Amino acid sequence: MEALIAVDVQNDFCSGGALPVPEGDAVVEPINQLAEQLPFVVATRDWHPPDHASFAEQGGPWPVHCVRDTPGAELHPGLHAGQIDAILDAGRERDHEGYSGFEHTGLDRLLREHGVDTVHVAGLALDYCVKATALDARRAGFDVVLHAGATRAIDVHPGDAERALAELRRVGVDVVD
Ligand code: VGL
Ligand code: ZN
Repeated sequence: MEALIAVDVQNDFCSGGALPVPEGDAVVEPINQLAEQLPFVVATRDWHPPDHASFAEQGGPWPVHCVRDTPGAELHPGLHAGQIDAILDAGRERDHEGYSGFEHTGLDRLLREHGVDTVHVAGLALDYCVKATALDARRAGFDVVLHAGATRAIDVHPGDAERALAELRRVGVDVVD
């Protein structure tokens, strides 16, 4: 049984958002196509309290983004909502970064309940939440396929995207276009 995890395809990570990932919107159509082909689709959302520790005003590295229940935290309107079977929210606790979709979300349990053994991962951002989610999926024992063409990176430090892909390959993730 295979599943797609569409990571954090949210307004704030796309053009016009609070923490736009370069070309972030470009993941929407490839993800819709993957969702059409896969029997179980989970979308994760970055879902922070207004005083999340990752925000610059709290001493963290990021501008305020994906504050729970705000338009910036909504899934990109271009995603085909009818194809999404479950939405899980991460980063909900003030003092936890919560990059991984597996962290305090019940994702592992949800996948097992559905008999999933292979997870396909795509979304935003490759060098943060997509990487952390794919690594945790491997740690949890899933076979993992990373769809690089359906991701985009923030690339704060040039080369972060390439380093993320190398790290994923090293732990046995199947990186495909
Ligand atoms: C993410 C930075 C901060 C992500 C979330 O979804 O990759 N990146 N919060
Ligand atoms: Zn965040």
